[in-house]
Amino acid sequence: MLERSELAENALHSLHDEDYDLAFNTQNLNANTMIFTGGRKPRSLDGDWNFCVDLLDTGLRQKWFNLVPMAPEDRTEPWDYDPYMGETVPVPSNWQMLKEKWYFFEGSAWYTRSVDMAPLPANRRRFLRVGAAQYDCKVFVNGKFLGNHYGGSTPFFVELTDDLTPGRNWIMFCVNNTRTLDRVPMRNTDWFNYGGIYREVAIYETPATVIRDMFLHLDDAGNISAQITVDGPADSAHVSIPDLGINVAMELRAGKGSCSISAAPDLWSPDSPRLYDVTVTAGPDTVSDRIGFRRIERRGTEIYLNGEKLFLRGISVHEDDEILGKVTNETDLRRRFADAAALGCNFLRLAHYPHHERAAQIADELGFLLWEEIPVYWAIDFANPATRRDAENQLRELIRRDRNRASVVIWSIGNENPDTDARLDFMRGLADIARQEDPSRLLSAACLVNHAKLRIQDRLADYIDIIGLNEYYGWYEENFDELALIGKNSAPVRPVVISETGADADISSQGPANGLFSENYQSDVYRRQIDTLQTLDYVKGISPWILYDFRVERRQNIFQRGRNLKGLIAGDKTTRKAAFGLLAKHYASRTEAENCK
Ligand code: GCB
Repeated sequence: MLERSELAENALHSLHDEDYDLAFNTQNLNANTMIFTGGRKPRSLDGDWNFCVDLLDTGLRQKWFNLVPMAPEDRTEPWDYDPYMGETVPVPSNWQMLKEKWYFFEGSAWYTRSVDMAPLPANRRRFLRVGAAQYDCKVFVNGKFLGNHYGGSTPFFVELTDDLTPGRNWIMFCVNNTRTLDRVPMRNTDWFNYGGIYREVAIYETPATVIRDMFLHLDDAGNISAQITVDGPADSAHVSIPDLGINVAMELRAGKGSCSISAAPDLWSPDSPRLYDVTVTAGPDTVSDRIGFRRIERRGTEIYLNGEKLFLRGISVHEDDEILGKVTNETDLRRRFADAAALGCNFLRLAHYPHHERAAQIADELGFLLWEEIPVYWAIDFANPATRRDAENQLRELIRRDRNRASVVIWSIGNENPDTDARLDFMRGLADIARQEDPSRLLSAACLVNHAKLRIQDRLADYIDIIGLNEYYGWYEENFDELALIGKNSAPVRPVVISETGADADISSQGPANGLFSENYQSDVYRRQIDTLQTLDYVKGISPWILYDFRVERRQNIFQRGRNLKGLIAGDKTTRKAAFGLLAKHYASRTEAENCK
């Protein structure tokens, strides 16, 4: 008989071990391990990775990451999986989009690839960045567990300085998209539970001193406030903005520095999306970005951009594609903004989770205002400290990723959550964190209406700047008069943005001509919504639901067939429904009226 290894012994014991994953749920890859990547050169690890789905978590139980690459004929025991050969999938991708048999797969999946490295020069470091992995990702390098990240839509980093060796290395990810009670979102959503590594993966090499974070914004006094975080020896950091003649030094204490720079930049706005090249240097490390400066404020029920009253002509959008799933690319993103422009929008709600970071970079360049959001959606285990820690981390990661984007004017911390004490406490915590991380933006959340008393009533409204309101009069709620009544009965002291409204329309050959799910009906709902909302003077924006039809498990009637059909454009992202034209007309007349003022 062949002599069995320790791994084989472990494989036997692990059959009965239900705590097999505890050691790996460390969540040690989080907002604190991020580095700033602007201006750095990535070495892409996109492309084919070995792949296998693992419903029973056999890989974690048996420790597949400890298997040493070996030809099958040399092995002394049967392996249940060989991470080093076999089927491959492209990264980025969602496994649901690759094979029909994986369409509803929920569980763990393994990604493995080799990477050949040159020796690392002295005083250099290496970091791995994963753009997004849905939802829980465990990272192994050359058999060693390096960390775990929770949260399906924010990037995470793991330092590899001491773990990559010259020559061939193996990187493995175990990615799990199981919906559980403690996650954010929890088990029930109205979007598809895509799984996998669906944004870019790359290695960055840096000096020993690394700029982890930089944040520049216009402060209340009109100065540029700069905040830098450095990891490694450096006494000072330098900020340079050549087009403003700025080149200033700031002292670093315990790796942190901040300064206020007097400046008069051309202000960024949708009409004039001016961006400045910014470079930050600390010791041997340099990063850069293109940053716009602008001021967004709330006074009473008004929103002001650079001191001027603002109405948000918006549309909501998911990250979803018939073919690619949740993977996006430059063409897809640019088409999205082109469609929003054709609609006459100055604003997009990026629902219901952080979208790809390119979205905000393109919005900066094209001049769109954005609402960005974390998936604190519907039921969440608000009383669970682990859930709270996860949500707080997702919020910090989103803010740190995008807080240099002038286009982002609103952080949204939740969507349609029940007004309980636990939720209020949880959300207040999130609001505090958002303000701590970023004093230069407004906070919102999609709040609730009291349907008995017919008025906007949500205790969370006191802790945010803009009351987001999702209302479906004409669709889930039949009586339009009630919307007008809610309008009359409510006297919010903050601006209200109608963060959702709409109706499904099936424009395929199977779609009905009239009534629910018809294009006519959807148009009717839009007509009546527009008429009613126009009369509410505290409504300072709308972002109807939604730009494109999108995939979702819970919609299975004969028209929807696994899709939410509230798009103004069909799932092909090309065919416009009649309501698109209606909303475009409304936005055009609003813009004209504003221009005549
Ligand atoms: C909502 C949710 C959104 C859904 C939408 C709908 O209120 O916020 O995620 O997709 O309604 O279509 O029902």
